[in-house]
Amino acid sequence: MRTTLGAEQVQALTDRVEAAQTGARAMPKLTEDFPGMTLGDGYAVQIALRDRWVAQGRRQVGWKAGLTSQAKMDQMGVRVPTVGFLLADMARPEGSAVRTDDMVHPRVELELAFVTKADLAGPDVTREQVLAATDFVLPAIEVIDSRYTGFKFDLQSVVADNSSSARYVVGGRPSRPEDLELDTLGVVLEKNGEPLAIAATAAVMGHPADAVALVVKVLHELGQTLPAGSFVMSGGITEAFAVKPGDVVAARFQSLGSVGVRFV
Ligand code: OOG
Ligand code: MG
Repeated sequence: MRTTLGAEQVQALTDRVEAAQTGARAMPKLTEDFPGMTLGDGYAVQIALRDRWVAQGRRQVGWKAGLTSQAKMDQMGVRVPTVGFLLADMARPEGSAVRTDDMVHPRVELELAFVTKADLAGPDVTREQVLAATDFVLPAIEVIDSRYTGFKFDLQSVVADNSSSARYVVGGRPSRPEDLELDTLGVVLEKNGEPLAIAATAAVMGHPADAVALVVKVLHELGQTLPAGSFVMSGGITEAFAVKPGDVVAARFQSLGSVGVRFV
């Protein structure tokens, strides 16, 4: 990927993103100060943040795809799917109370999560190769939190902000991909007992395994691979919904069960 920022600028922007994430403070888009920033520069900042945190002892469990459904692209006005890294300490237990005071303006998404059992690498991994490398799938709720003012961003800025990653919750029943049609599962997202959105998993790129293939392709462009044992979230199936203290959210997946969480 083409980059334009020097190492010092990448470190300075990584400091800025880290401060906004750890302090739960909104910041202006990075492109306001660096209008020539490229997608490659955004990933350089994201990977620098990942490397910094892993060096501090935080553990990476996998990756996520973002902006992989029409609903999400329409909502955010960004039409290029992105990836972000996931750390073990971003996970929250199913049914637990998730704090909101350490986030800027959290939103929930419902997603199909994959756990892999074989390495995946290269620019053109297929849906079939992803499915063969999948150990099991799980229902997940992702809590995203853009660190940009008004939850408004462009492609370069959101990538530098780790694709808005904040928290995630998995639940339901782990299922083998060969036992299911992963693209025709109905899903319902409920908040406080009311259905907010109803959709099917094909909303994610036609088949959520294609989003995992996309993650592998982007990782290839960044000189990285997806090792066996990775946890991968395939992207919000519907638009994302804002949550506040007191809200209870459930994601119900046909055949896979439900996952729920509440916010305090
Ligand atoms: C970017 C992250 C998108 C998804 O599942 O589409 C994402 C954002 O919308 O803030 O996680
Ligand atoms: Mg997501």
